[in-house]
Amino acid sequence: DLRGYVEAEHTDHVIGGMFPMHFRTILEEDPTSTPPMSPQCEGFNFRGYRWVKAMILAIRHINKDPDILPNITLGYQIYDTCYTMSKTVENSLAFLTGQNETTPVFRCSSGAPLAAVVGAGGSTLSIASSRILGLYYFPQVGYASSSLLLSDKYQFPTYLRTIPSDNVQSQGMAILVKHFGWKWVGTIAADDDYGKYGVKAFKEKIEKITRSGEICIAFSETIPKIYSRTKIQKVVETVKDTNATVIVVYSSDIDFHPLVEEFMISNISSKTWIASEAWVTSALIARPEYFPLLGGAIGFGVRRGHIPGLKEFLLDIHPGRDPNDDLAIEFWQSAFNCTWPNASIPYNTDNRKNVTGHENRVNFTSDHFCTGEENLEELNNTYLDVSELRITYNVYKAVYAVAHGLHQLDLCTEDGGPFTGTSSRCASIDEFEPWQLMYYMKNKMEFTVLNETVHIDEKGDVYTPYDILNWQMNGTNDIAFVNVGKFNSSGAEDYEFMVYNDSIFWNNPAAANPRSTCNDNCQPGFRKGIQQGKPSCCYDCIKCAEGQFSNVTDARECNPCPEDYWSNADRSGCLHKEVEFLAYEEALGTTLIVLAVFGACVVLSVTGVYIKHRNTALVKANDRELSFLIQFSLVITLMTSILFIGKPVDWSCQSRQVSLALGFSLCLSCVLGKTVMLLLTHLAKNSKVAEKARMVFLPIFQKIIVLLSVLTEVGICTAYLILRPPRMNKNTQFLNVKIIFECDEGSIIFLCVMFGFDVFLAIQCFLTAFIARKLPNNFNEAKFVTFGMLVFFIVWISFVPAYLSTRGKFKVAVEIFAILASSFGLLGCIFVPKCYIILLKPLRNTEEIVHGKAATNDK
Ligand code: TCR
Repeated sequence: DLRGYVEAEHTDHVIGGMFPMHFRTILEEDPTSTPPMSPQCEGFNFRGYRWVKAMILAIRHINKDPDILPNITLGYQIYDTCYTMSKTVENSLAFLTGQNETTPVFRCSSGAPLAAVVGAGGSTLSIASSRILGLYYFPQVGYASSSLLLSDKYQFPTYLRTIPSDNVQSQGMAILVKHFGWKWVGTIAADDDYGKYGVKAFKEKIEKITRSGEICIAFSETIPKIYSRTKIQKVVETVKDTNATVIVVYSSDIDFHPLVEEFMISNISSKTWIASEAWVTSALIARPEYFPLLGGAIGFGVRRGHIPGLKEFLLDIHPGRDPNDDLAIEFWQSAFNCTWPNASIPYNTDNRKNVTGHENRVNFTSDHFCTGEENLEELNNTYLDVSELRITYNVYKAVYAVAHGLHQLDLCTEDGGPFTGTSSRCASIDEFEPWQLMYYMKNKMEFTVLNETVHIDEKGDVYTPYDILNWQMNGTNDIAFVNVGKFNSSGAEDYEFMVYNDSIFWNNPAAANPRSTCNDNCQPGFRKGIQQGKPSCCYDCIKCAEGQFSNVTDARECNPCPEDYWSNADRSGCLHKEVEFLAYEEALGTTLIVLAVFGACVVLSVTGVYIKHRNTALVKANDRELSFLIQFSLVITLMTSILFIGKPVDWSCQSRQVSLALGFSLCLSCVLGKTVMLLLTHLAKNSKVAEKARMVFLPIFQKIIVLLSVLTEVGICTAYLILRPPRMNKNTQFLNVKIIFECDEGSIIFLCVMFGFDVFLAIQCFLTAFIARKLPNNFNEAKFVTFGMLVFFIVWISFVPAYLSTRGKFKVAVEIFAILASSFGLLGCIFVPKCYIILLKPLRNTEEIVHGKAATNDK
């Protein structure tokens, strides 16, 4: 049985209403033996009752107001939806049929014609009723149904509302999440058209306002519509396990409440809740005992309004006044925890199974009776709380919208009337079709109520700004909804968003904006790496490769360092590459220079000795000039090694090998000149002709050998320098961290030819010296030359593998070593024994001994 709430006096028009005056219907077992009955309701909803009162008050105000519908008295018929679908559908049909008939008469039970219906609270209910009412094109104005679906005028052609669509709220939430830099957000939705479509819109908006993948959804849970503890516990587990600290809850307070109870049992805290409009200011949820869990919640509230006279009107209620006013009696019983004498209304029943683990309370009677003397003004109850009139204010506006439509219809004058195809161009206020009223509701919906201009667009939507509310504890241990910002948008791209960060209370130990990310950010030096099968907000941090760097947190990619730069150890930046060459300053370089200079000094002192003793037999023997030339060339080769040290430049690259080759060719050709002479001297001993030839030609012959050899080498060098000269080369390939300054030899072939010629000379020296070594001439000069050449070969043969297997500055060092070693070898073998005799054994420095005659004498 339906218990409508009807205005008793005479009325011209009735506005229907559907409100959740109870939280639920009592679930009965399937009746088979008894006729089916409309389910009973339980759980008195004070807030819903306040909405009912607001509707009644609005109608009273309109009836009194001479400016609107002056000669018409409006009435109302209000049904209780009990927040369930079946009841709402039943109510809608009752409106259409005038109680029990199946064909619509658009009259209410009193027989008065019905103009429009206000309501059905939740979206699912409005959708259900609107599908029926829409069939007959019957106007309906919602006050709390905000689902996006209801904007679809193909499906709900006659649905209007005074609450903005959730499209706007979801956009606001997405902007809020982005504003606070949260990257990892969970969602919980009521399992209805409000929650599911709200969360869907939220996800879409997130995608739209952030670059792809910047903000991700950690989990999406739904709260069951029909109470089920196991399903709720599953949601609790998810919230417990997640590392997301920000959770969006799109649900009405009634659906959310059992989940909150369950959260309280499992002691969840330090989460930041984003509240949808339906629970953010709900007295059911905003209880101080829930503050540890939900404190600091941030939510969106629709525009608040003040309705004059509402408080007095709310207080004007007494169960004794009308014994048939069941709702007043039930209100009284629930408000004061007492039983009204002789009332048929049961007190505070709860037929749900297993709610929050408490005992079931069925048909419980309070242990004391109501006296009727209870003081309403001392009642601390959401019914009397007129400080946050948001939905209540929407109800008031909805009623005004209907009245305004009727008024417009009444104002119609025959020539200005919109209707065609009917007998009159106007509809009569006494006798009109629902679609005719709908015309005015759709097209002329702009009116002023309580100083606010309300505009309902052709989709039936309104756009009113949202307040951003934050749950804080006020001094009196009550929860205050502190206004911390504003959001105004028409759902499109342009919007107005403002939050006062400083006035927000954060419910976490740090009392600060929580970080909500799937994992820690990647530090500079790392880049994000995709985790297979995980949302893009969960990623690994991968160290940048060598030579690459990233200098921001959460870099998507590592950038390569610019040329001549290389990444530092932690890859957060680039450093100039180390430059490598054998520098003068470093120990190795200095040592080599000292050795070279020392060698040169030794050579010069030998020269000094030779000059001083230039007329002695030993110096004079076998061409003095050649000896000086050898000394000169040794100085050149020794000093050449200095060209190898220091940062190479083009000229030093070009001069170093050439001067080395020239130095050696001079030296070796001179040595060759000497050994050839020794050989010839020996041959000459056996024939007089040869002796003569030797005396005449040999000195010149020696010089010709030297000249030819040096000229050949000069030719090779010139060609080398002109055709393929060596160049300085910045080698960055070999070592990533270093730039090696080296010489690019230009042409290896030229290089080989150049030194090959030196080798050729050396081999000749060695052969001639070797043949002449046994000859007793010149104080065993040939023997020493043989030694010197052996040293020379050994040094340069071992040089080749050593040179090829080193890199960078050591390559240069190896070459210098070889130069020094071979020069010292020649110096030591050719000149030191002679100096020894000149300086320490001057007695042996005689013609006879020098020319081997001593040996003959000895015989
Ligand atoms: N839209 C919700 C129902 C709802 C509600 C509320 C219920 C809203 N605001 C306040 C109770 C109290 C917003 C829906 O289902 O569309």
